[in-house]
Amino acid sequence: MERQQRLIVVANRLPLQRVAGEWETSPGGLVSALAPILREREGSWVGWTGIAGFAPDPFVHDGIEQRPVYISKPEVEDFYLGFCNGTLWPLYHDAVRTPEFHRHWWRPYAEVNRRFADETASATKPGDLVWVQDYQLQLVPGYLRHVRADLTIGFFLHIPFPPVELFAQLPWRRQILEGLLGADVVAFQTRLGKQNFARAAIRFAGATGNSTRLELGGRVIRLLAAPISIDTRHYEQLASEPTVAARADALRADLGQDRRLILGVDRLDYTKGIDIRLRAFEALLQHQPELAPELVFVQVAVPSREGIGEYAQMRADIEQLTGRINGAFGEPGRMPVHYLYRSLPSEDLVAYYRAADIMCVTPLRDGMNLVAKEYVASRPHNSGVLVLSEFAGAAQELRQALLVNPHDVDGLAATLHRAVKMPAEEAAAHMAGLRRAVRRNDVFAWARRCLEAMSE
Ligand code: ADQ
Repeated sequence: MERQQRLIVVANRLPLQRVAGEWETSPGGLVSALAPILREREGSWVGWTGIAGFAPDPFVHDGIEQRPVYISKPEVEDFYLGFCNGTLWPLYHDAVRTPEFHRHWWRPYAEVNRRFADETASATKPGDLVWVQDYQLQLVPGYLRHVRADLTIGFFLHIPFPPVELFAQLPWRRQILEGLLGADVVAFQTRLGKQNFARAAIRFAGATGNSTRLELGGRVIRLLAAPISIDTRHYEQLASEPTVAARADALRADLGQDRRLILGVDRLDYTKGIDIRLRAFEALLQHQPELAPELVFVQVAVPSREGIGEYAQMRADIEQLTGRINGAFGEPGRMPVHYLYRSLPSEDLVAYYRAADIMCVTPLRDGMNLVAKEYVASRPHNSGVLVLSEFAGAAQELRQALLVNPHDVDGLAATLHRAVKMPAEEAAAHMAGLRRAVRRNDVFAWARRCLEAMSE
């Protein structure tokens, strides 16, 4: 039998975090899907430790070789906070915030990408399969192809690829495209991402072909749409644990047994539409004040990219909005909005999912959105209503959600009202369909699909 290709995963972060001076495996679907494959294929993971200026020699953790890449403190500023999160992140999310273009951010982006490519080249043996992840590393496939023509290279973009009219603004658009086109397979969350990329590659990089197959310099580059997912079984099992059920019951009791619980869970990011969602809830209470005692909105926001001004502003706006709604509609001991600005252990998160009657996922643009899928997997009795932005990649699979335009405050308020009033049988029929969708495509199926496409 032919030996399987070794697999090298290249991602901005190693699948580890440093806790009290020791390495621990980071939680998350991507890591749980790839770890067994990497162990089986004697693979390595190339990435940053998350600590500026700290890159120990390669070491083995949990059966997987870890290859740290050095990133200095100024590079964290210019490469990570700057070009990745001040230029690419807003540009790729429909420019919902104005992207900043600075040459002094671009140069460190290129340099750090080259360092990742060099580390990857030394981690690989002839003929290995290299799988590069996400927008921080778009130049890696091109650099790597240049020095190691023997490798098979795949790339997966976790965020949207923007429409060509927006991508055209990027002063380094040709270099980014050439970087990505160094891969054999470039994969996206949705068909739209794939189409946008193909158009840009044809227009700005001289590629020929269509949205499934491009050619450049005598090479073929295949494009794939593969929606990422979650470890569905893990969420189903966790949601059914007696301790999690008890925690969910306690939350309901604390928040008011007789009230319907509307939940939002996001990284605190301006793409997630948290402010508009709160405004829609406010509009609902203004139109129908009699609902105020019956409803409670819990927003859980994980701190994120706090070093960037836009994020601090966003946080201040949300806190002000929360205060305004509670000031107008609250009663002592009965506030309509509860706002938690912190990360939660996964048992607590799933207890919230289990407790929530309505889940509100309303990003202005999102590559996929795993929270929507996690909620669905955490509904053991098929109850609950998912309100989902049509601009989340997840909306392509979760067709039985209540789909909304997240920019439309009144439309969103009306949809929230519909969710509150939805008869239990109708909600259960929708939820059963949603649960089938997240069972059909879990993160393991996603990884298999991508790896098969790269091995063809
Ligand atoms: P994110 O933008 O981070 O991911 P998302 O897909 O929703 O967005 O994943 C967030 C993760 O953080 C979820 O697994 C969720 O459980 C967790 N989380 C959120 N709030 C939390 C809290 N308070 N405490 C603990 N955990 C919390 C990017 C893209 C997405 C894409 C993913 C994967 O922007 O579109 O779905 O990558 O490809």
